[in-house]
Parts: sequence; structure tokens; C-alpha cells
Amino acid sequence: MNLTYGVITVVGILVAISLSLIISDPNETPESREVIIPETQIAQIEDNLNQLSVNPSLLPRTTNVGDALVLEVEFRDDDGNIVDHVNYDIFATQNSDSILSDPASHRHPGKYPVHESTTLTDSSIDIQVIVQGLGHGDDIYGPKGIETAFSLTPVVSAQTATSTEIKTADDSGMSMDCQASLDCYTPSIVTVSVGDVVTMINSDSTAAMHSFTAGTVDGFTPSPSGTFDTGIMSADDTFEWTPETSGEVPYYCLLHTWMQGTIIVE
Ligand SMILES: [Cu+2]
Repeated sequence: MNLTYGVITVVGILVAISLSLIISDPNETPESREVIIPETQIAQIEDNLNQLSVNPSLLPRTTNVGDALVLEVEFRDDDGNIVDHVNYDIFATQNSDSILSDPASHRHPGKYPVHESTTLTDSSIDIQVIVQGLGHGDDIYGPKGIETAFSLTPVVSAQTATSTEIKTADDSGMSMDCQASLDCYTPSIVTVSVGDVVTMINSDSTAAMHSFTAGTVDGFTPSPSGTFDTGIMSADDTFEWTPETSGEVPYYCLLHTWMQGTIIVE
């Protein structure tokens, strides 16, 4: 019923109701602004308010694992109308541990609390909202002690980048044997994702110099693609590359062109 909506707008401010009476009464003189609302009318208003449905809903802003839960609580009646001047308690737990406790919260139109928890783990969040009446100070009306339970599942934020290592094989600069077995680089074929970190390491125990140079080799003639190039690496030098687009990226060693590998970027 739309009557409730009109009632909501004056809840907690019964004075406002008396003002509206003044305005609507053409016989009223300025001197008699002290308007007494008939007790029956107050009782009627209180009665309406007490029957009002006040349904909380959560407006989550962040629900990420590793961050705080940040949310506000909005209230509507059964017809979907916004209910303001709501007093409420809100509590949240994770694994039975309290992560948020904001009793005696109050939502005004345009001025409302934003609740923030401690840092979230990945277990589900249990939230309890208890409506504690409408209005301010001693003028509290409407439903009290009405509990609503919510459950939220924290979101694991964007995949953390994984790191992949590619190493040069021992003796790969001295012997072409590794070419046949495709293990001059180990591993010589790796699959990674866009955004991953690929770490290239010259780990050849003979301390030979090598490179990881993107491109192809025709016979012994290299054609660098420019996608990445470590340049000549001394023993134990490392180089990091983060692929930005998907595709196959062949590479070779500048000094030993039989050394070849492929990075598959998905
Ligand atoms: Cu090499």
C-alpha cells in the first residue's frame, strides 16, 4: 500500500506531520503553531509504522579475499519503497570469528554508514542485520528486533601471475646433441598465460654464454622477431619477460643456433 510511503517520509519527525496540518488548514493563524496532534491520530500513525515491513538488502562494494568487506545496508518495504531513518545493528562473522560489529547504526536519506570489516579470508561470510525501529532519539517507532541473515562468498581476486622458469641445458653450447632431444632449453616447450612472468636463466654449468632471442632459425641463419631478447647472458644471468598477447613465440640462442625453444602463450 502506498500509504506507507507517505508515512515513511515523516517517520521520526512527528513535528513534520503537525506542520503539514498547519499548511493544510486555511483557518490556522501564525500564533497557534503549537499544533496538538490528536492522540488517536498519533496512535494511527504509530500503528501504521509498526506494521511497516522493513527489509534490509546489502550493497557490497568489495568482497575480495585479502581485502576488507565494505558494504552499506539499504531498506525497503514490501512494495519496494525505500525506507529511511532506520536504526539497525549489523554483525558479520567468518569461521565464527567476528569481522564486523556496528551496533546502533542509522540510515538517513543521503547520509548512511559504510560498514567495513577486517581483512577477509576465503571462507563464507555470515551477516546479521537487526532492524531496531525507525526514527531518532526517543521517537523510535516501527518494527524492532527483526533479524535478517545474509551469506556472502568472498571473491578470489584476479589470478595472481604465475612464474615460469626456462633454463639453458648443461653443455648446450658445446654439443649439438641437445638439439635432437629438444632439450637445449629446459623445458624447451612451455605453455604460459598472458601476464605471467617468464624467467630465463643461463644455468649452463659449463659457464658458457647464451641468449634467449625470440625468432626463428633457418639452417644456421637466425631471424629475430623482436618479441624479446635477453642479449648475451653470462653464467647465472636472468631475464624476465611478461607476454602481453597470446600466440607461439619461438626463440633461439644467438651464439648456438641449434638451441631452440618455444613459448606458447595462451
Ligand atoms: Cu647458447
